[in-house]
Amino acid sequence: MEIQIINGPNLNMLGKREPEIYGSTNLDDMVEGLKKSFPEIKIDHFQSNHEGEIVDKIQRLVGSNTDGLVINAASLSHYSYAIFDALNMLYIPKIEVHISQIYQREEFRHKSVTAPACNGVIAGLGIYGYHMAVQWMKVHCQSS
Ligand code: CA2
Repeated sequence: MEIQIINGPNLNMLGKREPEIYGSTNLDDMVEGLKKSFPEIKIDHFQSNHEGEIVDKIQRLVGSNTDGLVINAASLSHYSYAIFDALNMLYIPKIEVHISQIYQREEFRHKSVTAPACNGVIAGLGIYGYHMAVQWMKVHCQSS
């Protein structure tokens, strides 16, 4: 089983700034933790600060061997119709993750335009949200 993780703008700063919001684990350690928790799953990670690169990455997943996508498009979640359109072209299970509790934060974060293109959304559980998303993929992809 192959799962793609995509992280959007500024998430390369995880663990380096604003630990009170995003925690103190950096992105590499978060991905390593996921791989350790799910040794049976091939986990690929892609992070970009650029909308078009994320669209390109999602397009490359179409027709690939990837079984599921876990995406945190970061701030792009709130306004990127380009990512929404790309996600809609990809017919595999997709989960949107937000590390922070976006509904307790500024109003512009309360709306995700990309979420409707995903099977589900996990928000506010810190980096554990990625683990929950992969766990769901594991159960969902095996039973479908
Ligand atoms: O809670 C999330 O995961 C977000 O997707 C993170 C985005 C934010 O714009 C969304 O509203 C919610 C921001 C990512 C910035 O990541 C940082 C991580 C550490 C330090 C500074 C920024």
